[in-house]
Amino acid sequence: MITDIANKIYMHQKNGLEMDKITIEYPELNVNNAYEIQRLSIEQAIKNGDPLIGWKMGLTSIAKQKSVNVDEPIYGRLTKSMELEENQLSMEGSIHPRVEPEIAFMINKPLFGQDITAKDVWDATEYIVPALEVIDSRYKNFSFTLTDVVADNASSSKFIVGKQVNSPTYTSWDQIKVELYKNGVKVQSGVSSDVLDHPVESVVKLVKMLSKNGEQIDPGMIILTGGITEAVHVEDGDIIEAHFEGIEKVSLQVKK
Ligand code: 0L1
Ligand code: MG
Repeated sequence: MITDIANKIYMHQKNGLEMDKITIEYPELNVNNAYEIQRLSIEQAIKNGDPLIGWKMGLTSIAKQKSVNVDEPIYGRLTKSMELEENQLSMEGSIHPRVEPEIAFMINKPLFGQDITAKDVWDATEYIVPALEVIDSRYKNFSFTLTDVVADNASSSKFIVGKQVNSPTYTSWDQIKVELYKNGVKVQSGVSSDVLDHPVESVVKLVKMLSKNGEQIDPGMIILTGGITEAVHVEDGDIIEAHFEGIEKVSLQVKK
């Protein structure tokens, strides 16, 4: 049953097709089952030539956790086809995309275990870069339970990172003010401490969650630490620009 659900979700992710929540047909599924479904569906992508290049944390703000009635973040897997090389998002293959600004860590040493500390993460950080994540739930109306969204790879769809990489010691990474503009109008603002008090704590939490499931962060993996603002709905023709104060602007143009 778990494998069949994973295969179905993979097909919907690959083809950008919406579906009913899996918990409608299988109400007995729990979050542990969902992480296994996530693992198996992304295994399909990897087998089809789309390698794992990183991990993402989701639901890292209290506001987002409340919206799905949980008090824990979730994680998802990032594969190569999710990374946009150009600042353009095609609506083809998208369902109802939303965009959010994040801080990303590039990791250069293995990170694992329950005893992980922020110092371990800093020691293993090659660089830090601002990013835009595109989330696009495969579920109708972007509506789901925790089990559904974990199985759907935490709504992962696409992401783009900035052009300028930064040393971990460049600035205080919990003090980055971000303003998000849609078609030139400011629609969201936030500060990076909204991500579990500090984006590095998001990586610590990720390592602990992964280790419970027998996983680890390998060198060369990129980590999206979580949305600094609410995600903004986008459609064809929209231009999104995130101003990461003192760092860089990252933009995305939405096309047919
Ligand atoms: O990246 C995120 O925080 C999204 C996590 C899943 C919840 C959602 O799709 O809003
Ligand atoms: Mg996100």
